[in-house]
Amino acid sequence: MRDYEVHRLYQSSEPKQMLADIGPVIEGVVTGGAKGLSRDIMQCLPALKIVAVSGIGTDAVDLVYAAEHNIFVTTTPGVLTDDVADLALGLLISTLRQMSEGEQVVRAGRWPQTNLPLARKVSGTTVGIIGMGRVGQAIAQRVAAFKTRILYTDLGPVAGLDYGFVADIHALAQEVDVLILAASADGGKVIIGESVLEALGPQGYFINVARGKLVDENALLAALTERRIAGAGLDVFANEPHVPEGFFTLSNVTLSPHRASATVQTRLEMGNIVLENLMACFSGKLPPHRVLA
Ligand code: 8YV
Repeated sequence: MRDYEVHRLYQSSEPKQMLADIGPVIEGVVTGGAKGLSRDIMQCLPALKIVAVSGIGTDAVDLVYAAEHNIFVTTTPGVLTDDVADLALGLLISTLRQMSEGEQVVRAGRWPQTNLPLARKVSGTTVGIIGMGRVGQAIAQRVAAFKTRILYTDLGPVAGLDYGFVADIHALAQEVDVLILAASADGGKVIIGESVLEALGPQGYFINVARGKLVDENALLAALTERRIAGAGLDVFANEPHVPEGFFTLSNVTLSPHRASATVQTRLEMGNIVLENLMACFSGKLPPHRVLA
């Protein structure tokens, strides 16, 4: 890059050595939402001024350390909302309509021999959204076109929305056919565990475009395997890029490798916002999309 000397830690075969060699002169870090920046790495970067996240999640950045050391943390809000909501819809339709399974049948030349079970109708379902921020609302707008009933939960009712607010996540799971997770993971704790899956029940589907760490993945895998829930569409996992192998053989899941914002158009917009934030920081201004004061 013209304006910066760039070191690519993710490409290094000796990341520890690289940090020891160049850590003291690094002033800015660009990272993804899922990868973030740990305290361990930040401690090797005494000159760090800014962590520019190319994404909206800051759950993997040590915000406490950043605040203590006056390090800006910035994100790329707004520009990926549509993509994430689009993918949530894609996962929903793919999972309920068994599109992955259908594709495998065609690709393997098994069409005439295979009787796929009938799928689940999407239109007319009741959809529950966990997290009614930008992404949750964009998902709601899209699923509304499918003549669905939309319910949601969040810290409280969101002003100006007509969808039904359900304070208790178990009550929400019990009421809906499809539960979509679109919540921030900044709180860090698991919100989809055994009891929520139980409430969702054998006719219920789970879609996750938020973070894998919000889900008890073992409980989810068990519920899917034992058909205690009907299916799941997952773009995110607890320990990416590692996905528990148990998921691979399940026909009732759609798996996606954290691609919700991975379009050329959106990644370009995200990149531009990252550059805007860096440029502000290094010209002595406040980065426009900072999450810490
Ligand atoms: C990106 C994300 O895939 O925005 C986020 O927090 O997790 C995703 O949009 C990630 O930031 C990689 O750049």
